[in-house]
Amino acid sequence: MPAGETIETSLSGGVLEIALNRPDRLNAINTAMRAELAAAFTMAAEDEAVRCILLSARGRGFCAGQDLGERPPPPPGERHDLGKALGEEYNPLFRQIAALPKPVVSAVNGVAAGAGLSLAIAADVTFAASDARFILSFANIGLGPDCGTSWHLPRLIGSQRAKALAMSGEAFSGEDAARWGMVWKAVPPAELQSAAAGFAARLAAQPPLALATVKRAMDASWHASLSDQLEAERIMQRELGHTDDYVEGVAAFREKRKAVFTGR
Ligand code: T3D
Repeated sequence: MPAGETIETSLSGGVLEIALNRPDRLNAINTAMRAELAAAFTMAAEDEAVRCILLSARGRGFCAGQDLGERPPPPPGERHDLGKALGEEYNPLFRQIAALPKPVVSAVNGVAAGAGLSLAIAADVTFAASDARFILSFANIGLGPDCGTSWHLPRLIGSQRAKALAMSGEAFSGEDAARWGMVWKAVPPAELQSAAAGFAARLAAQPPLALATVKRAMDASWHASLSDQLEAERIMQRELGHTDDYVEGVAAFREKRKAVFTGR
């Protein structure tokens, strides 16, 4: 695995763990981290040995969002062009995660603020420590939600909650996030890493093409009518029915043994 300046990666049992690693800055996202994350997700897409991605963080927090050290006061009469970093770096990264035909699991410890919260919920399945602290801190510094948060959040927790949290910048816990459906599970802080890693390992043993279909079908459903979605399901299921993994899955069931899926 390539050693990064801002992230650590390790591959084991089909799970590529990508750990944010700027603990002294609460893993705030700087230019180097955006580039390293993009490279890690590209590698995850291309390497057949990677069957699931676990996004975690070193230190006492998950991620404090954009590194504000990269946004010093502009000279008089000038302003930062935030659209540039979003257009050229953040948006491609978040599109890459959404398009990745492999499950992404995130494990949120401590604080997840701004784009850090966005990163946490861009995952397909998010685990949070019960005492994790989520903050839509964008408005606190005069910004609106970005990195897909204005798309994901109302779909996950409803428009009222999403707007109230985005407007107030009020912090909420991992427990709240689980109760509202923003994350899959809140777990005791000491169990976060093992719970998320165990789940990622479980997904890595599942049939890859079926999991890619789960992700594609459910994400596409937001824009489809029921009738269109039924047709999309028919086409996807026909493709999956032709795979070795479907033959293996049914055979294993009939032979009362554990299936071994190859992604073919
Ligand atoms: O700009 C663009 O490209 C547009 C994209 C925007 C996306 C965004 O993410 S906008 C939102 C940016 N993030 C924030 O506004 C969060 C700022 N941070 C905080 O509000 C607080 O630090 C936290 C609530 C996240 C955590 O509070 P706390 O009390 O647990 O920790 P702390 O003491 O504030 O922070 C610890 C250290 O991390 C501290 O450094 P120090 O004093 O020990 O040297 C602090 O400055 C540093 N830190 C925290 N957040 C950031 C940061 N350094 C750089 N950038 C940060 N975002």
